[in-house]
Parts: sequence; structure tokens; C-alpha cells
Amino acid sequence: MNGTDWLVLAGGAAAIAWVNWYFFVAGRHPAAAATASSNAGQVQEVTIAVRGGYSPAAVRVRRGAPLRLHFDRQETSGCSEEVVLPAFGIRKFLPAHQTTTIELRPDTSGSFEFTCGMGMLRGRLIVE
Ligand SMILES: [Cu+2]
Repeated sequence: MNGTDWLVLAGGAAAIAWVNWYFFVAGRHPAAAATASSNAGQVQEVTIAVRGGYSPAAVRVRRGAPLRLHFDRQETSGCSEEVVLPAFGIRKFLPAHQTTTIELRPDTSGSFEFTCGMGMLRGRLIVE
């Protein structure tokens, strides 16, 4: 193998490492969780940008108070056209470049995942 071969090999290894990091590590840090804001009526609200992922990817919410999730989808990529919250029995289509609101009431404490229709993009609701 010559120098170029090693370079290509190293580049490939770096790309694989990055893909693994992106899908399995990134976005799984609850420390970065945003907290839903709540108004006088105790309704909690949070806007989640959808663009190659969910931002914020983790949201802290209070148990027992109604919650409105505003999914602001800023892309046309087919991957993110659906959002699924299995624990709440919700599967919703998100039209491109629109904000879609999902209402639910988190009645159980815990950490609940939400994903795209294929389970590739991941986010988390932390109910406490
Ligand atoms: Cu997807």
C-alpha cells in the first residue's frame, strides 16, 4: 500500500466513526434538555425544530400538565415527514416548512422517545 491508500483508508475509518457517533451518541445527552415553558393556564409549550434531527433533542416537561409540542419542520427530506411518539400512541404527518402542533398530557414520569417514521431521528421527552 502506498501513501494514498493509507489516506483513503484513514478517511474511510474516520467517516465510519463519524456516522456511528452521529446515530448512536449525538443527541442522546439529556443534559442538553430544554425545559418546556408554561403559561398561567399551566399549559406547557415547546417548539422543536426538525431539520436532519430534532432541536432540542431532549425536552423536560412536568408530569400531569397539558403539553403542546410545536414541530417546526424546516426541510423536505422524506426522513422527517412523520413523527412518532409510541408511548402516547401518536403518529403524525409533518408537512414541510410548516409547524405542526401535537397535544398530549404526560401522566407518567419517565423518559419517552419520539422518532421519525423510520426510527432514525430521535428525540426524548423527560417527564418529571
Ligand atoms: Cu427517518
